[in-house]
Amino acid sequence: MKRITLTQFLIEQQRKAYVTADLRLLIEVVARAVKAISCNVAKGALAGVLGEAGSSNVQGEAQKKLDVIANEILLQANEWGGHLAAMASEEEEGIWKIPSDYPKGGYLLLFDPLDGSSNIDVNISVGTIFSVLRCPRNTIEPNEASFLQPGNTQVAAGYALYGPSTLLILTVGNGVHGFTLDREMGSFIYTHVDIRVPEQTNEYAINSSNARHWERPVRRYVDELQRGSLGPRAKDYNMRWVASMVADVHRILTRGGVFMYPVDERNRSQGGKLRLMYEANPMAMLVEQAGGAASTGHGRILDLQPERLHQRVPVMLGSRSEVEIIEAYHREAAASGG
Ligand code: AHM
Ligand code: MG
Repeated sequence: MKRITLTQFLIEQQRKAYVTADLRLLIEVVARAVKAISCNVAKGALAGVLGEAGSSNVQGEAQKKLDVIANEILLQANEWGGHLAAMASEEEEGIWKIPSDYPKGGYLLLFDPLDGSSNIDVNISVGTIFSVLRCPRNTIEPNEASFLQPGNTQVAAGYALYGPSTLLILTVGNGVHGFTLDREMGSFIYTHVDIRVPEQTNEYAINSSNARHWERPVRRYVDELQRGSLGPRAKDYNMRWVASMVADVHRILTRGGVFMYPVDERNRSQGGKLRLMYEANPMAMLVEQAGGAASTGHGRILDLQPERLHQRVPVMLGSRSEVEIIEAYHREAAASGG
């Protein structure tokens, strides 16, 4: 079988005008950083990368050693190539400016370097999530405001899943495509062509230990699924929760279903748990490009106007018809006063 590499795939996307030469290079550099992160994740205890870093990030979360390593790999790989105006990371409070000795380009890169980091020490899948925006025209020195663009302006989004194999899942606005890392060759090979979210599903993903904190529409929706063949859905469902959004979303892209991290009593003051700009937006673009839907429960995630770099949002994404039911339950709850 003819093997198509990520490089060849991207050159063909460039010929069809889905990516510019600069965006193609940017994605190649992200892919190179992902390979380096994958090596570190795979070595685990042998490389001494497990455990706490002894520091915390801007969100007040304890950083794992691999959070710090993955963040440094991405920042260093991307700062010198000349295609970026600035970067932003879950692990950095402010934006990351391109050092003055390197040329600047027209794109902004945002990432969660190591998502699902509570899984690192137990050897369960983790990932990297990234989003690419255009730097607003005539920007001389990008600042935080340059990044505050709705997700519907993303020019590319993707994630790497460090599982039994390392996968890179990518959209440049022309469907969703997946590449598997061939470790011997050191290249990503095109293995998942035009991924579509299956519409029929019997799976859902939510951290049920938070059930007592959920709002009424989420409780109603999950309760109906849990009543299975005896309830209004007249069918039995399975629940899956990896606690790594990348792994959970990848399962949804493969087998359908719905992923929810709702706003609840504990995270209400922060707006939710997951971050809009480098978790929810890129995943929403991927899911929509694969024919699914992504909502806060009240509307499309990609239409939100961000107010802060590290803003959090409720996230409900996956098979379109399921997301529509969840939105309908939110509308009905709002109409009846909560
Ligand atoms: P992180 O970016 O700090 O790793 O947090 C995000 C992760 C998601 O990957 C996952 O869906 C969620 O947090 C799990 O949360 P919980 O531990 O509350 O189930
Ligand atoms: Mg994360």
